[in-house]
Amino acid sequence: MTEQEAVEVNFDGLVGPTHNYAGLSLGNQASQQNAGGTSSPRTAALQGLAKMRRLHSLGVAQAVLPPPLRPDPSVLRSLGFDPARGLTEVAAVAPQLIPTLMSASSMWAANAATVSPSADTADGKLHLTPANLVSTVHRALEPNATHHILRSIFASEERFQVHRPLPSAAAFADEGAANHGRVTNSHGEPGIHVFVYGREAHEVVTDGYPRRQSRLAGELIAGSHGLDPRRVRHVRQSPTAIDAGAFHNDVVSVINERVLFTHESAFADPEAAADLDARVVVVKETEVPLRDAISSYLFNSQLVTLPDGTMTLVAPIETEETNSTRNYLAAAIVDPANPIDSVETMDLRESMRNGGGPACLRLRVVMTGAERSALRGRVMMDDGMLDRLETWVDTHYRSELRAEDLNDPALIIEVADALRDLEQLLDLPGLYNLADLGF
Ligand code: SUG
Repeated sequence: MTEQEAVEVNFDGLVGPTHNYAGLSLGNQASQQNAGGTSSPRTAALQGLAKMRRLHSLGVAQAVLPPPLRPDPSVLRSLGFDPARGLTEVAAVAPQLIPTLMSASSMWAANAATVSPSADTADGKLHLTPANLVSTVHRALEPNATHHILRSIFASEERFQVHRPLPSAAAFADEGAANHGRVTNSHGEPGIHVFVYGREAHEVVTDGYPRRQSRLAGELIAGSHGLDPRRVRHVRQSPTAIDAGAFHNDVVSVINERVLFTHESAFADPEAAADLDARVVVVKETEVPLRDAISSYLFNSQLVTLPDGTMTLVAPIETEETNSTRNYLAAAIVDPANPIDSVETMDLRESMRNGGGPACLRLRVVMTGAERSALRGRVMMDDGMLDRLETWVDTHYRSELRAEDLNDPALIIEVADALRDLEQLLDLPGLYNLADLGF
């Protein structure tokens, strides 16, 4: 790859050691249905690493985003608790907050930020805005730590602009790249940015599931990234899709380069994609019912271009276990009119039980060679680093975690030990503020 040549780098969220099922996300059916279940942080993290290894072996540039510290000392302090006392004061005053404070939800890196490649921005820098995630309480605690992690990695001010998250108010509700796509001939060329929203800034929706994204958020981000307004679209998500459980647009559609792969119920206006100059593949309700699309996460697959120019769909194993999606994909790969050339299925059940499929776990960042060289830390994956991360998970992660374990003082010590080692492994010294937790 030359200095100028841009490729899509998939930054996957490394699953944190507190991955659990707390049922925190209204409107996310998997999260609700698995509330109170026993999780396996170790299996979850290994499943995520196996996906990264598969992508890397297919020749797709793969990177990692480290998890934030849990509990977050600055969040504890802002709630009036002394971080050095761990969860002791929380347990006495507001024990119901413990799952919220210990959530590993930042693993779904598609919600970490909205990203604009340097080919599209007025100042020629790569722009990132961490999502404020105000629509759910546990996720609203992520943005400051995400901002710090992104600043630590995308540290070069000459190449990157990491913005502050939008203010934490419903009018600015932002869920990041999960509601954003980019249509382009090839990743390195300028693209058309598609911002998908669920409601207007001040619209009050009293029935149905929460609309997590405001139109205003997309407008503000497009402006601050210096995108050409002629190359920006704001498209409304269909309320039907949201109320059926598509809490993010990436549950019902995915864009890769020129291809938009979408369910017919994804957008409020069926003609929404008409002026995108995209190759639109619409899956009809008669082929895959919306219910099956949401339970199998067919559209939450990663659609990626391989080095040989073919497109593969990295799909969750649930698409093989659902009749309509299995039949659809079997027909798609032999249909010359369908751009999906092959399918790679992955077992990501631990994440899927919280409503996070392959596409939720990754943040796409189109980067030139020079930008990639400017990244801080050893975040780009190769087989050696993936081996080391697997060993790290085996060393530090529990194989089982129940709701009551979240308040086990030993868990915080394990998290601190794990993250102290991770800083070294990724060569990001000082990433975590362990001293504030008394370590
Ligand atoms: O925000 N689940 C996440 C899943 C995010 C999926 N991301 C994308 N579609 N891009 C959410 O609802 C569940 C946590 C719990 O219930 O313990 C959770 O946060």
